[in-house]
Amino acid sequence: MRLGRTVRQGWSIAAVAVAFSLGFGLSSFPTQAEDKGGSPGQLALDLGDGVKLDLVLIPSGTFTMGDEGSRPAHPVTLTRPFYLGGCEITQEQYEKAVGSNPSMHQGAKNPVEMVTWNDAVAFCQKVSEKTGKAVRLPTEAEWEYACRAGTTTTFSFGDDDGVFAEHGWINDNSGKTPRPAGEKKANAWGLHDMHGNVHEWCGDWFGEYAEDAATDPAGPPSGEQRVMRGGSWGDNAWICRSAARHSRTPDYKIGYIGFRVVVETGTR
Ligand SMILES: [Ca+2]
Repeated sequence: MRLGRTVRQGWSIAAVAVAFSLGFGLSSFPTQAEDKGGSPGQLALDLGDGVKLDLVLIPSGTFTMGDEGSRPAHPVTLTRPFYLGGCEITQEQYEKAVGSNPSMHQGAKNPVEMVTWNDAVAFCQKVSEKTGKAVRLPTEAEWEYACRAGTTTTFSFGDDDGVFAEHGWINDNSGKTPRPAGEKKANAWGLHDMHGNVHEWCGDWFGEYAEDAATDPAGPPSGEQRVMRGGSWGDNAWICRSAARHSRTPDYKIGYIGFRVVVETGTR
């Protein structure tokens, strides 16, 4: 289903790419890589011993959040660009930062799971301390905006769940287990596994949507459950669509919930 609203990005990806290639400075964008060896529009955090955490720059902009199953759909504006992990946090990355690996399905490149929301926040704090950057979970709005990558369709790859297997791991192609992060096609903004593999914790408390336009929403001030997004290796395609909302208590852990992280721009 198409919602009929126009996605308005503050910066088109093409314009940013051209600007970067020409060396132009953009006032609201970092104009150079923030890490040695990185490329413009990307960021690589060094977690130690050669373990990197790669992120991509997501532009500011306005989009329609929600759909017919996550109502009401409403306009949301994100005023600041941000970096978002290109992949779910892997077990290798988690263990390097935290010193342990709680995952049920072991594999260095597999997404970490059996992590509570509290564990995910603690990971962000550890990496913030290690790198000096502002590392945190994405807001639910940031997550959906980045998942959609400019699209208004059910999935970032369109409305046809018949081609899901090219883009993500769900119940009918995963073998009922998580798979190494980043093996499927990325969305238009370079993000892998936003649909499926493991659910991803977001920073927000879960709350009902309002119809009003929102700017930089971060969820209600309190609640009982934290948002998780994207569906998992055990779910069907509908559960994994761009707008699908899910939540669990912040102490809940299971083998199909992980997370990815945001690094705020302008922090060094
Ligand atoms: Ca995922």
